[in-house]
Amino acid sequence: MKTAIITDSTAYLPKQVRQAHHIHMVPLNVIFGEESYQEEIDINADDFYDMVKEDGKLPKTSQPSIGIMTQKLEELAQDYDAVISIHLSSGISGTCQAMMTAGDMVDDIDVHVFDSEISCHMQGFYALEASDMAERGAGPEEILSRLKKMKETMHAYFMVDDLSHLQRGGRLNGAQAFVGSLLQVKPVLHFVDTKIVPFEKIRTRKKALKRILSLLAESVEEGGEYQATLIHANRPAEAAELKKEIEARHSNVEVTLSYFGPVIGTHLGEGAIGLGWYRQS
Ligand code: MYR
Repeated sequence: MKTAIITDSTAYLPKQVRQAHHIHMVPLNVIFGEESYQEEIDINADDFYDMVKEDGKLPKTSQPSIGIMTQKLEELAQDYDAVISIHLSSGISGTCQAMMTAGDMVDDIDVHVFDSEISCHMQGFYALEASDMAERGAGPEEILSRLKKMKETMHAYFMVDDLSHLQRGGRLNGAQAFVGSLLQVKPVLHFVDTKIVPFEKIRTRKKALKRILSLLAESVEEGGEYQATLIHANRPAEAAELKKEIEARHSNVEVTLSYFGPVIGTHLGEGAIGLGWYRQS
């Protein structure tokens, strides 16, 4: 049984990483006015943040087209028996549903859609693990069971500079408590049951970042080895500093630096920072 791994662009796995691990990618789109760009193909994170500043226009996003998905599945059906397709949370995008529809439309390949219930490099962690297992000859059931196990220890918390992006895109749930004070708070956010909800209401960026680091500490001080990822929206220096701080404090945590690319950056805005982790062993 040969199993291929697909993820979507919001895992923000660099091309050379995808190639080294044989991970296939379907892109989501970011739309400026009449112009639609496939992220990680036509537009990268640096260009995106420049365009937002220069244009002053507010972009929109869309899930990959069914056509792109069926094309990818037909291509993979030539060489593989099955596909595990790992996507951003079904509570924030229709991508999982679209891949299920595409899977029904293509014969000769068995398509399993895995809802990461999260996004960004945490989704990438699932894709990397799945591809390593597939390379070693594991079949879909074994891989899916490992991904479900990983989910039990997967955590992510993040903060944004300006909540209005999330609110405008309709991706913020349970934030009634913030109405009227949207611009004054820097809440720590997280995912619950596939959706983004506030975790704690915090007033300053510094305190929100400190709180996120303390949540990591609570988790990793239980023991074990952890993979973590520090994700930023055009704040590379700040993210690198935080990575150093985590590594100095926790010898059992390996930290990867990652970024919020165009699609997720549209909904979080520049300046967002996230931290995700899971227990590896
Ligand atoms: C679409 O148009 O289908 C894509 C919608 C993407 C919504 C993104 C919402 C923000 C996700 C934040 C993830 C933070 C992880 C630390």
